[in-house]
Amino acid sequence: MERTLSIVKPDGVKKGLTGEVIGRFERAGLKVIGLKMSCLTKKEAEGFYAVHRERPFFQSLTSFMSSGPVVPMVIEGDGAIKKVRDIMGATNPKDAAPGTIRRDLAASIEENVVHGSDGPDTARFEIGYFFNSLEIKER
Ligand code: 3AN
Repeated sequence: MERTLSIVKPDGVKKGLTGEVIGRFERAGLKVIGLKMSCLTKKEAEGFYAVHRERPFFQSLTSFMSSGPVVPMVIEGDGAIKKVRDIMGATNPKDAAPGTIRRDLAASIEENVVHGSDGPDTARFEIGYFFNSLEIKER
């Protein structure tokens, strides 16, 4: 069993897509074992995306991620990291395959509705960034 962190980003929450995103994960057989709504400060968004510090889009990305409520969740399942990323689709909705969240629902490469950890180390860091052990339920 593998765990990963996904986030419905501020654009997804604003557009009322939280249920749609969770539903797509659940219909693929993945389990939500931790879930909350959260509002990141700019500093907290910068901490979360620290690996992207040097990228040209860092300021814009962290402003966007702190612009409204987000819905982080811990997802569990066989191969959960890759499954979640496959369901999300490519970073740029224009490159994302039909039927993926980003192709179907995202407006742009920045406002792309959903986040998913990109590997086991990132998943561990990102889950710990939002959830303590009491907030994650064994099922
Ligand atoms: P992914 O979310 O697909 O793993 P990353 O980790 O490369 O993509 O990028 C993190 C986030 O940064 C993306 N979800 C997107 O919101 C934003 N981002 C990535 N590339 C760009 C870009 N060229 N311009 C603006 N924002 C970007």
